[in-house]
Amino acid sequence: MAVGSGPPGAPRRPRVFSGIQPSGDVHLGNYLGAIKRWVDGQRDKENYFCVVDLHSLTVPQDPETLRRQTRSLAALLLAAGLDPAQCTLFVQSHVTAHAEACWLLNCVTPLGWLHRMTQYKDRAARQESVGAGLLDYPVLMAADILLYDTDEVPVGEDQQQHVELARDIAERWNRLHGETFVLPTAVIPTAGARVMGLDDPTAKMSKSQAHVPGHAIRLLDDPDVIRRAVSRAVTDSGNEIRFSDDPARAGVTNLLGIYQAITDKSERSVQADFADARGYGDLKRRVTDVILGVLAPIRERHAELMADPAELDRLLARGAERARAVAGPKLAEMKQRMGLILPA
Ligand code: ATP
Ligand code: LTN
Repeated sequence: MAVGSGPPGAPRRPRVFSGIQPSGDVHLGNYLGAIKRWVDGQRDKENYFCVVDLHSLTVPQDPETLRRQTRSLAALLLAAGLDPAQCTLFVQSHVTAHAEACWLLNCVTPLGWLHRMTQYKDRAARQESVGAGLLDYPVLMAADILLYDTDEVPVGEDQQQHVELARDIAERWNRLHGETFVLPTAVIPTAGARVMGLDDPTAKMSKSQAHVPGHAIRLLDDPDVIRRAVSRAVTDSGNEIRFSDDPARAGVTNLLGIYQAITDKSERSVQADFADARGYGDLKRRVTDVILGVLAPIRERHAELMADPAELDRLLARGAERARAVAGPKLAEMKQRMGLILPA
């Protein structure tokens, strides 16, 4: 049976779409907030997962590095457990419908909606010169999502506003040009939605800061580097090991949140696990153990996949072909509704 199509006559399975940028090093926040959810939820749904290389171009990239990281990220997603028999994994720029649909959606998106995006405001404030691509970023993301009649978009909390914008754009288009798009919903995990930096538990763990020693745990980091980063994680001067809303105790809460997201336990049972722990040193050792337990096999499998780049490229080519089969007809419908003539 082809991926995506259920048995004849069966009700349509929920469609899932999500993306991740190949810029920067993938970290534990990306894994717990997004990738692990994609892997855990891939059965029983129709899944599209995309390495969004076009989104990465919104900030300057070194071409060679971007090419290397695009393949490495695809391998990492497979190593983390995405199964090509259950999902379509592809590179965004291989399916040209995304960039074309973005243009058509641009023409129905009010500029004010884009200026309101908090990620844009944060980034624009930090940069001297701001490219049009940075402002347009969420419209390309809306194109990604809407081309696949997506029902669910599993992302970390930071992307919720962008998914809501995609929904607003879809509603506006449907009103202007007739029912074309399914309205998507963001699916945010309860644990791991916002993993914070180990060096500053009040700021989210971020790819763009992943190179800063002690900030992030990168999925491909050496076990020793990970041990050191966790052992130096910022905590507080107390010794109580429990979840707390107190910003002064954010470091301990973050470590517990990481433990909880990896083990899939409730807050109460996480706290019970630490009832016999002696101080933060013990907490950090046990959190390190669960992190290494989940990352070691991923690292190993990633190395195997990277050893055969031709096979990886073949797999991505198959993914792009399957994605085109869905995105192509949707783009044609968009063009037709807007009054473009299709080539004979
Ligand atoms: P940057 O922080 O530099 O913008 P990023 O780390 O957010 O990059 P993306 O490729 O933009 O990386 O995100 C991929 C996925 O990981 C998204 O679904 C995003 O919501 C999720 N994610 C990113 N950071 C975190 C985090 N700290 N905690 C939980 N989820 C996260
Ligand atoms: N903007 C997202 C990546 C992304 C995405 C998407 C996520 C691009 N297109 C479509 C979900 C659905 C990010 O930076 N995390």
